[in-house]
Amino acid sequence: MRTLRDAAADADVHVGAAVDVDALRTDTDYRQTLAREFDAVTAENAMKWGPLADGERGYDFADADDVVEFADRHDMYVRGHALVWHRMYPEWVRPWTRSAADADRLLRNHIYTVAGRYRGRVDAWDVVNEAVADDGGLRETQWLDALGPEYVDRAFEYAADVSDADLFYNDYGADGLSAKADEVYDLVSDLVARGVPVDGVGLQLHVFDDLVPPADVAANVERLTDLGLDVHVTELDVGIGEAVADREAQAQYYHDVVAAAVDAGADTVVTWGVDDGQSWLPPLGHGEAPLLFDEEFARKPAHGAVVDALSE
Ligand code: 9MR
Repeated sequence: MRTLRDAAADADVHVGAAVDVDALRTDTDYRQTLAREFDAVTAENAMKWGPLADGERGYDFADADDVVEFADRHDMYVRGHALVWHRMYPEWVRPWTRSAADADRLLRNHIYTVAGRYRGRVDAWDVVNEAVADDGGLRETQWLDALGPEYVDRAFEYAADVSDADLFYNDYGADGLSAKADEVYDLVSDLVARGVPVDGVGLQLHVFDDLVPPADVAANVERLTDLGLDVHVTELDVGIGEAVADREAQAQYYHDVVAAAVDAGADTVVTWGVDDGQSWLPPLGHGEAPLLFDEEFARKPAHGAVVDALSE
């Protein structure tokens, strides 16, 4: 059976997985599967501000470094995730009562420190993550409060100062054609029109309640690439339950959505984890067994389906 990695190389795309650092350190099967099957990684949590700073003012890059070093050793593309988000902050950042100047300094220092450290080693950064509210407009966040909508521009500008990575806006619920996808499209169109240094859009594609029609994903990818932006599928998983009934239906959906996204121009597809034993979805009741490998790291039907989608 071909690996995902072989199929991705032939299709000239990257296929990646979000990496859990504990599993990377302790589980040989996990490491072997990751290196054999994938040619890209995202740190699932290790590059977020909270885990990086862990309650302290200083940074501890040990976990993030391990992910980047593993990727170097196995010749993998690295997606950095995420510089600016409304979740996962170190305690000292709270309570959030900052002047604009102070917030701006904090934003700049963080981006300079983290994106600067990985210059040349992180290939793409999720610079701003989930800034659009589910009911439209920009989400009410600490950054919006302190700096206004301009914080988005600043984040991309600071990242461009210190990084040569491709700079992405990343969001969920904006994968196909929806009101939120339109909001994201409008946001990035406006950034492009004003010359803010955004290079791409990440479509997360967490699928566990409504199935996002693959044709809608293709249409969305096309309109984003028409803006001159790169598109990555950044956090793909498909929970068995409400969205798909069993492993065969799951495989079919993986096939159809990956084929649609890649045919429309997405050039990187990352699943949000390696194996079903390490996924954020089941503990939250959002469906079961959402990934391409089972808990024993055996290939599931969805694995073959993605290989096929990339081989066609
Ligand atoms: O999978 C991540 C989980 O382990 C963390 O506890 C959580 C913290 O908020 O973040 C999860 O990853 C999220 C990602 O960073 C952004 N998009 C949604 C992902 C799933 O919640």
